[in-house]
Amino acid sequence: MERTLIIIKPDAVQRGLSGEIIKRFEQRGLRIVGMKFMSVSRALAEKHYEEHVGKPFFEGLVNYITSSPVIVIALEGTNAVEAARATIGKTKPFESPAGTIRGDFGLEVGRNLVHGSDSVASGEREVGNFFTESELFSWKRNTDPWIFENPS
Ligand code: ABT
Ligand code: MG
Repeated sequence: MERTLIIIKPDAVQRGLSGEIIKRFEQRGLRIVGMKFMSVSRALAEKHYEEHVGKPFFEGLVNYITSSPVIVIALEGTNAVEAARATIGKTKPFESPAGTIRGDFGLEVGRNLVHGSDSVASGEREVGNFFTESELFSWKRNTDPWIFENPS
């Protein structure tokens, strides 16, 4: 099933919003297959944001994500990537509609609370960057048939 990487970023953890954010993905129906509390090293941050190397905001991006611990979550579900991005909101929090995480809790691009992979390929790559195979779980929930028409 499709996978996406979620990062509850330093600002969200510091503001005590971790539970609220996890709740929104859970209630959407996405299945947690990996989750951990960690510090992001500069090397890992640079790898995660490699598409932005050389851009003017790159240094600030790496400083932000490495500034304080984060919670990383691997989520699984049908259309997990797009569903999670819709739950998160737009890149610019001030343009995000109310009801999205960024629209309800954020204002600025550089304090956007949460990351979600932007394509199926990115989801695979990013989950692999943050989790080892033994940290990811293949499991089924008793509720899966009530959320997925074809659970797997
Ligand atoms: P991330 O989940 O952090 O990847 O955010 P999102 O996918 O919504 O936004 P993208 B386009 O991937 O940007 C990554 C981070 O870079 C910051 N940024 C981006 C700027 O500050 N200025 C810009 O012009 C652009 C394009 C915002 C994103 N996040 N943070 N933090
Ligand atoms: Mg992005």
